[in-house]
Amino acid sequence: MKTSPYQPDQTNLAYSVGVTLDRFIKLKQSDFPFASGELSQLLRDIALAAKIVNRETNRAGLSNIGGAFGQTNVQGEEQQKLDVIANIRFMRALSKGGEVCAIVSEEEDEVIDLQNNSGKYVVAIDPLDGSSNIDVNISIGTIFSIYRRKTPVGSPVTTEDVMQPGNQQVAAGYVLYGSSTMLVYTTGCGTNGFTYEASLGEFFLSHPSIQAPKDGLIYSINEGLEYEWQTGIKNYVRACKERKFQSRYIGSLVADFHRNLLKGGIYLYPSTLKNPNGKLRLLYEANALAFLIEQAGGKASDGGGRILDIQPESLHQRTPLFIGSSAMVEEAEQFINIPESQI
Ligand code: P6P
Repeated sequence: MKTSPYQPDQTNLAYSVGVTLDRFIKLKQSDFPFASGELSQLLRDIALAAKIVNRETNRAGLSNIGGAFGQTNVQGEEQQKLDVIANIRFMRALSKGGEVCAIVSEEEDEVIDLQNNSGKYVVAIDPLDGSSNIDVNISIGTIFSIYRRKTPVGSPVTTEDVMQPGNQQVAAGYVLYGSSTMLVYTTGCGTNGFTYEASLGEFFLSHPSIQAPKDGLIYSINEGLEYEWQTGIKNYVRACKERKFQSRYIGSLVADFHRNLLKGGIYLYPSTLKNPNGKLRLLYEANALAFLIEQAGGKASDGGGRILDIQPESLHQRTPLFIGSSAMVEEAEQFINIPESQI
């Protein structure tokens, strides 16, 4: 009797392209011997919210939900209508699921305590990063980090649960609302990418076990801020140009990160006069991408050390971010750390 030519490779079924996200989560749950399914359900809750935000994003131009909301967030940034919609959608999904006790969101001044002390997990999220690009149809993204709470389940949420370094993440990921919509996430066992098929309402495994190229020829930085950079950054960018590297800067972090993850490259957002500690936020932007890139063999640094080792001191704390191919990040760190006296 011949075996079916259509039977996926059973030994590696989880990584068979075309496996749905739900099936992948279920198959990979066995990686966590004590898993009781809450984290798996939480990932499904996030994926559901992503499908809804994807639909809203795709319709923005037709349903009068593009443009500014008319308020600013805690960052002092003008909120777009879709920022507010995405925040509401993810808040609802994370609240209803029952697995989460607290949420840190770019769009919320304070920690959202869900009054669900039985929830094991804390989520830090940027519901819609790069939203100023919505009206000009440039890719935007959702970025999320998941932590296990530090205080006992059943007790009230405290700062200790929320202000954890990135090396304590149990999962992290992003959704890229681009030419196709993708969800890329890690639970510490590699980085895997799923592409959304809207007609079926499913994410399908399309990029199993992503490995970032160790080196690359693409650098991503806002060159309009050159006069605000420290000398080491100026010298590094000049060295990229001398080697005829490609400059690619979309101005949407998730899109720039995703390209560099797949093709090799480095994204740099150094300290500037306007943002002396960098522009990007540690808890709900840098930490998630740092976890993902390290799981894919890359690096993420603040110029002086590993992003994931930074102990947060405030909710909306910013950090310089140098992230991507390991060899490129290491070289950039060398330029950054040359003493000014030796330059
Ligand atoms: P700049 C979008 O506002 C964002 O947070 C990231 O998505 C993006 O990479 C960065 O800021 C762009 O900042 O200062 O270059 O416009």
